[in-house]
Amino acid sequence: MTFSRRQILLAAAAAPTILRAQPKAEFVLKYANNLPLPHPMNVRAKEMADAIAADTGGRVNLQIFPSNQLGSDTDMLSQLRAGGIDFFTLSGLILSTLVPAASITGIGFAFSDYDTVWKALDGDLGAYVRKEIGKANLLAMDRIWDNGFRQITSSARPIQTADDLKGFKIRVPVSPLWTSMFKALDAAPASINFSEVYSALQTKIVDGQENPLAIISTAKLNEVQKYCSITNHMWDGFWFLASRRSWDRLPEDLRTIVARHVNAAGMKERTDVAALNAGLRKELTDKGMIFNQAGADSFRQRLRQANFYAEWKGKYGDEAWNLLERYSGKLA
Ligand code: X2X
Repeated sequence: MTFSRRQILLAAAAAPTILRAQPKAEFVLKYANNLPLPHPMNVRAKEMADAIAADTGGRVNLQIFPSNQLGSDTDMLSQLRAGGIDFFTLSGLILSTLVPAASITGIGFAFSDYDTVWKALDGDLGAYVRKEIGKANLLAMDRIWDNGFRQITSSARPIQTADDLKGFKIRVPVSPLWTSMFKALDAAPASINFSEVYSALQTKIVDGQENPLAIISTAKLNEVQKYCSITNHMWDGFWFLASRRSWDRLPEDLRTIVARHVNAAGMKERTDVAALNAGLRKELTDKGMIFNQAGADSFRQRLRQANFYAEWKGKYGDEAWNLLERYSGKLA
């Protein structure tokens, strides 16, 4: 008898995680994500799960399923909506397939630094997106977790200016905004879930991808990519999402404890990721990657010429766009 990969994954998900087995827990909650175990997201999530167990006297057992164990982002979003998983961290850009407004924080070159990012996301822009997420029967915790500013890697050539992206086969996450942006830059984007990125690069289905250094490093993408161009072309974060049904099932006192620890862990994860992203250039250079610093001007100009900003302003509408421009300055 043989089992498919999917059947094995489903069986693994159903089986209690040995180390976390707490038979007395009243609420067993599944939290799934797409990142490798060493990424700060999973390090802080583990601490958070321990703190939640301690503070609820073992009543809540939060089980973590990292690294796409439960499927691709697209699969996990469906499982979250169907109640198969209770919590899921997802990029707002991918969430936009369900909640269109959620991709607005990923508009190219909108944020110049982390200070501005957190002011916007912990302020009214974040509140706007969370409200939109709420309409889709999901709950976004107050503090978005960091993914980081994204950089372009390639096996073929360094990306110095927008001209270097012409016809460049680049993997992008499954999200209309990502595809639109790289099309506007004249590249040839392919939508691929993160679970398939390493092998897509290895087998040269695509020549490049873009991600923050913390992911390039923890997912070992440097093993299959030679060049890393510091473009900071967009910022990305992970909304910590709860299924509305799972959340409403928790008594209020437990909800308060869980929310407090999730948000606190998110704040720590932000600090970790920023530190990692700042320090990894040297480490990845030592491992053989070749870095270049790309100026933003040619990319911005190309996006404006292609009507990228005007087009997306039209999709999001004036209310959302004005909120974004409060932090980004005038884009369109
Ligand atoms: O899929 C990606 O590239 C990642 C890991 O950065 C996201 O989750 C958006």
